[in-house]
Amino acid sequence: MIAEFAPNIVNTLVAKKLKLTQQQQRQVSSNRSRRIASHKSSQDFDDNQLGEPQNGKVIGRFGKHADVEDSLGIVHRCHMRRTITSVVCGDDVLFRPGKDTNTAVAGVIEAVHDRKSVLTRPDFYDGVKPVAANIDQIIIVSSVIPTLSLNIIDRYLVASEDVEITPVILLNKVELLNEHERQDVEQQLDIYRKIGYQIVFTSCKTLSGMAQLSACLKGKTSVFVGQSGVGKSSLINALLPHADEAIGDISDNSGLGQHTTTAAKLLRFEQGGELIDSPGVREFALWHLPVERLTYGFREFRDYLGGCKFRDCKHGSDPGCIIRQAVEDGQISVQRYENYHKILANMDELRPAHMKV
Ligand SMILES: Nc1nc2c(ncn2[C@@H]2O[C@H](COP(=O)(O)OP(=O)(O)OP(=O)(O)O)[C@@H](O)[C@H]2O)c(=O)[nH]1
Ligand SMILES: [Mg+2]
Ligand SMILES: [Zn+2]
Repeated sequence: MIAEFAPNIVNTLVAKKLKLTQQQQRQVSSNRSRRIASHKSSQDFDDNQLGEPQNGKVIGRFGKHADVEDSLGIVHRCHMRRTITSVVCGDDVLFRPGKDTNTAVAGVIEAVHDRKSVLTRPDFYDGVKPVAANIDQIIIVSSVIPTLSLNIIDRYLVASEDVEITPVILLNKVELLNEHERQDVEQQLDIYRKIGYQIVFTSCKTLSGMAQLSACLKGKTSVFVGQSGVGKSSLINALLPHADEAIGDISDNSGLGQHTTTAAKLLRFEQGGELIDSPGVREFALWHLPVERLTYGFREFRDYLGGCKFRDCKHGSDPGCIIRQAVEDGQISVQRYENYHKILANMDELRPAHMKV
């Protein structure tokens, strides 16, 4: 009997299935994925195999796993509960270590504590993504080759100001400059000193500036950001020889690096302080920011905000623009003002069509 009826049942189902709207089909497929995921996760974590919950810090992040350091300095490779939306280097977490230490990924992160600060980066597909948490300062690493780009520094500064984490400008490979070039670079960077940013000059070859850098990092959690090849990992090795970070070659064609560092990592200094090297912050787009945040990110503009004749002033050729006036009066650097407009023009070009601000 059943065999006789079965084809009919199947037919009815097929006929019904054909009538599902696209929205219904999406719902069915999303329910199915959720059911499979929950089934999998209940198999993945056997609570009997997990120790007592304790606090730890995320010091490594790659793929579906995170390395969590406990209060004794022991590192536990962990999975994450499905309810956790994001875990990044620097996160303070509640985790349960695995009892079986022979398993490669033994523990489970149960919860992420509130973040004191979070550095984010816009992602083409996912919108804004966190890349490092609980940071005190962002070290913007630049190098003198291929050329010193103030526009890139300005973009990193805006991103730092947006997340309200103190930036420090670091210029590496300075041994490649002759006396005259050094003076020229000092002069260009003076703009930043005048508006209150700290500047550090370093060389991983001669180790000049390393003492100043160490002092700047002491007792704080910092993150290195900057283009590939500027020497972030080389600086870490100079500061922490046991870190043994991979160093990349510079491509002969572009003078840029080849994206050597691939996973985020938190390193500790003996004298106190932590440093995060992250591949996620080598490129910083700003298209996710509303224009007002970009303007706010130019810290020397802030005193003038609200003073323009028109409320929707674009600070270009608009009549009664007090920011342009400040540039003409020498209160704001021409270079910074021009970079502001370059970034503004670029933001619309780079923004993916599906991401509206
Ligand atoms: N001349 C000179 N070269 C340096 C200095 N610091 C680093 N380099 C070189 O720059 C190249 C790139 O260095 P990395 O430390 O791998 O650069 P990175 O910023 O970590 O690059 P990614 O991991 O790709 O983001 C290597 O060939 C280093 O030897 C320096 O102070 N002077
Ligand atoms: Mg690197
Ligand atoms: Zn204006």
